[in-house]
Amino acid sequence: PGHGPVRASFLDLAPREEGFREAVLRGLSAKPRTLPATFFYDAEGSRLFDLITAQPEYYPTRTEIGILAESGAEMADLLGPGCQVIELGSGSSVKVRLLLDRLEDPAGYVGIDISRAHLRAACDRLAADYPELDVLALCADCLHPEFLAGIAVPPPASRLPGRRVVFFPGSTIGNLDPVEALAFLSLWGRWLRRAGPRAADERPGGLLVGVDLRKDPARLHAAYNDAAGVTAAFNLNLLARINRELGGSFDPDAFAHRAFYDPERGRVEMHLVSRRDQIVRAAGRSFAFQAGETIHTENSYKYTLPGVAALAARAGLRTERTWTDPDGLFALFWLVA
Ligand code: AVJ
Repeated sequence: PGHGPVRASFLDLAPREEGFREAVLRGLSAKPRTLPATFFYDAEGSRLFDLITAQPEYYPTRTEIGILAESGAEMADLLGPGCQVIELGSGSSVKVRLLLDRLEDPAGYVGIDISRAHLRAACDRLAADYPELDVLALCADCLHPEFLAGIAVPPPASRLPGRRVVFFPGSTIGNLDPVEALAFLSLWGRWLRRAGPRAADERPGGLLVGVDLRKDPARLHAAYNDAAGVTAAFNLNLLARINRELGGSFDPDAFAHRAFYDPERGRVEMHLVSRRDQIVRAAGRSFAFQAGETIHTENSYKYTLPGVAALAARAGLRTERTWTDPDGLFALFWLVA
């Protein structure tokens, strides 16, 4: 009562533009050419992704929200009072409200996202709506190898008491290949154990991870090829970002969005296909594309329930509970360190 506007505190660890420049030069010089999916999320990319989640074919977001609404109270009982929630890839921090509203006296919230402005606005809104909650916005690439190596693992988690819950929704873990996913879960498991219980009765921390499940390939195909073309715009925006930030000369009309499910690898791949032979400049270099050549822009791995439990076990995490929607499209796992 009486204090000024409540704002989230802010910590900026995100790789600066040179991170983007070097990733683009490295990725476009590789064969096959590739670009890291984290670079989708400039302001326009974040706006387009939010629009994707509203498309009828893109079931993951609304399905995960349904699970949180349906089972959030049970999750809150399991997690216990006074938790500190650390959300990876926090975006607009809408989903986490379903959890915060059900948790008993959550101690704090750290939102971690690569999209700086989007992150700060979302965390300021959260701080205003939850004045009792200590809110920190941390701009970082939670999938970046450095972050994975634990160099940039956030100090703030040691700031507050309470059981740590690393909330990693959206199946963003699917952007990692199986080796990276194992490293990621192992890192966070070690961090949770190292951060350790500070009070005698404090239970070990864990990860609440959202994972998209394997299903009818037609359903998966549609989710990445929505009729309205928003996913295509999201994919192509990466070229527009290179033009904006790295002086690129990409003609977005000269590349086509392509997304398909590879059942062998259990992943949806997104590519940008060169429609013709062309030479493009980016970051001071020239890149020659042949017609039909692609830039691989994203993988979205899909898992089975036992597949996640096996991956978690190899990462030293115990699968204490799993929640799925009635159609078995998506699942949330509570993995205890
Ligand atoms: C935010 C990475 C989970 O892989 O489904 C949506 C991103 N890409 N449509 C996903 C995405 C194309 C999304 N993740």
